[in-house]
Amino acid sequence: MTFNIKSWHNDSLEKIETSINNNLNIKSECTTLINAMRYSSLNGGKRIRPLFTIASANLSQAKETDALLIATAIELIHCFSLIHDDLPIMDNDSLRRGQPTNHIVYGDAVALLAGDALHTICFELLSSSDLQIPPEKQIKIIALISNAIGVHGMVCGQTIDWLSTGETLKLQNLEQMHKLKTGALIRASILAGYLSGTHYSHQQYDRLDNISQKIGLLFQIVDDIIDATEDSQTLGKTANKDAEQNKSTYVTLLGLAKAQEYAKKLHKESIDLIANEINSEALTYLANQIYYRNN
Ligand code: GRG
Repeated sequence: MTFNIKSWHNDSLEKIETSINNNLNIKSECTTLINAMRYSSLNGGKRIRPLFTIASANLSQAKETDALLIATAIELIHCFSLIHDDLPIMDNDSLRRGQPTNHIVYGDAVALLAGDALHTICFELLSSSDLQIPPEKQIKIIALISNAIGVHGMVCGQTIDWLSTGETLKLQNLEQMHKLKTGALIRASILAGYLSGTHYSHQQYDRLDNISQKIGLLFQIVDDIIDATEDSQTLGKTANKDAEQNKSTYVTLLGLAKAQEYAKKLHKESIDLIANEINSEALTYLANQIYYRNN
């Protein structure tokens, strides 16, 4: 039987949506809080991180339910970061995934709290007994993800981004910032999925680590390119925001043509490395999705 990648994509997307919906179907006194959490989590994201988790879980033959739970936790963290990123005190954006941002609908305070609550749900899911993997693996996955989003990852990257707005960064510093802000969670998405399976080797983990770092960087370069070349309707968020806010990007530092060349090189390197792995069609497909996307 041949692997149909389009069916895999649609099928996985449907499972991710259902899982997010079920896990946010929470009985609570705080109806407004739950509504705000659902508003920014069930609103049509590309779900690239959870798809990566499911794809890499295929490599180590993880149980589908385990991969899906980890994938859901990671997407909820991502949704949390988007709510906080859009707040007036951060990027101050009013459009996300083609709709008004969380604070526009619910106000700054509830948006902040909805983000906080999505953050904790991630760890409720990851530590739950529904995850049927050995406890030492479960702890490893929790450590990997906390490491990726905190002071060694996303929050640090966001802080550097914030503090350097208006300055021209050196390319090396820009790369480091994006490695932390965007790359770390993408890396964790790929590695956590792989860790959840039983057919695991340290060598393959290291190879995937290398691939995931290239993919994280590729994601960000393409993000900078489309921010400068696509309109707000296509992007589903405010276009040309980086230039307006006087932020250094791959496009402002290298120029559009060189940034495109860099993305092309990283894409090829990623695809070539993924091709060496067995059962990796879905990873190749997702690397292509990242490279060829326009939103
Ligand atoms: C989450 C611990 C934690 C802290 C918050 C605000 C913040 C600290 C970090 C911001 C990180 C951030 C928003 C990075 C940008 C990443 C990025 C390019 C997002 C867009 O991702 P896509 O294209 O979006 O996958 P969709 O809408 O498809 O999900």
